[in-house]
Amino acid sequence: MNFRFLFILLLAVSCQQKPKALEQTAGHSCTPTNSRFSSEIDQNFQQDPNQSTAEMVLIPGGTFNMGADDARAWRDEYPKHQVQIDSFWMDIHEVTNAQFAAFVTATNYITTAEKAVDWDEIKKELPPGTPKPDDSQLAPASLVFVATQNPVPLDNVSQWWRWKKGANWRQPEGPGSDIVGKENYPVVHVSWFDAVAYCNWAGKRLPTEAEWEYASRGGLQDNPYAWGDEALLEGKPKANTWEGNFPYQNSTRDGFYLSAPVSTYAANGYGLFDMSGNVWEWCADWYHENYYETLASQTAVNPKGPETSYDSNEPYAQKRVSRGGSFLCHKSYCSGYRNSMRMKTTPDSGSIHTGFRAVRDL
Ligand SMILES: [Ca+2]
Ligand SMILES: [Ca+2]
Repeated sequence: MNFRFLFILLLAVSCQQKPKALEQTAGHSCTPTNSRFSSEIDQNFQQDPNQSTAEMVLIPGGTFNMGADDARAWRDEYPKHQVQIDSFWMDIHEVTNAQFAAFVTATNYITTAEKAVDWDEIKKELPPGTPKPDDSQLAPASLVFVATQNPVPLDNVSQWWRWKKGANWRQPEGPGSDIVGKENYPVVHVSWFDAVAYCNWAGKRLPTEAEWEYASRGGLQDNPYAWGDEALLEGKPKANTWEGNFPYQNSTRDGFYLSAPVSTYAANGYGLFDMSGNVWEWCADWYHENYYETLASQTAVNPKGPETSYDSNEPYAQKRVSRGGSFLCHKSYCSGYRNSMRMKTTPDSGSIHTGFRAVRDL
């Protein structure tokens, strides 16, 4: 068996289902899961002694309507429900390569993508009896995007995702690539475990999914986008997404084919940059496709997500939430740049379009 088989087993859902249709899958995945092993979080890193809130902004507490804003929402964005959030500090931009490098320099931290895959762990995320792939397929690697030459059906993500050996945060496109001159770009190829480890070191934490959506709305109510209601492609570029025809032709009207330097586009109402687009951002919560239903009849106060994960598309995989979409998001596919769009990936997954930002309690 080659890794392609394993990869396909791990693929996220078909993307052709119509939002809201009853037969539709619960949610939508834009990144294949590439589970490799569970990681223990090292809690012993030295934290930022200054507890600095530099490059953070205070998000004032309040109440908002969380979830689906319009007919583009996937089933897992329903029902829209009321949530109360306490004030918190949030990074104004995605964690950059320079920030992550400072963490690695201080701690000698090794990211998930820089380690070999542990088959004994990854197989827990797969249907029982899945055969072990060749050892060569378990070498350190991560997922990189490769555009197709021509239009392709959007129901098979393996057409534009490659499991690339040597791809990691230092070499985002694999061996031969680097981040020289990209200190102000968002770090990518970080797993949820890597993001949590960084947060621990920095004396911060990942936002809850509710905090993230509340912050993304920027003080507006029921707005589809971080900037408000204006359609993505109207007016001046507002976020780094995929413009043109996915996944083979990108007009780069927004100026960037892959990721962009953080804070390239206008901030939202709270002063946060790139909540829509650029790179997906890990949240603290487990993903459960029916979680919102459990909150429907009350005002949820600082919800922290479900106790367990469930995605009917991949019932053996335990997934965490990520939010905000990326430079690969396109209306034909997932419109992940919407405020309410939910993504789910196993916490040991990383890719060229996934990063994070951190928050801090008052
Ligand atoms: Ca772009
Ligand atoms: Ca983002």
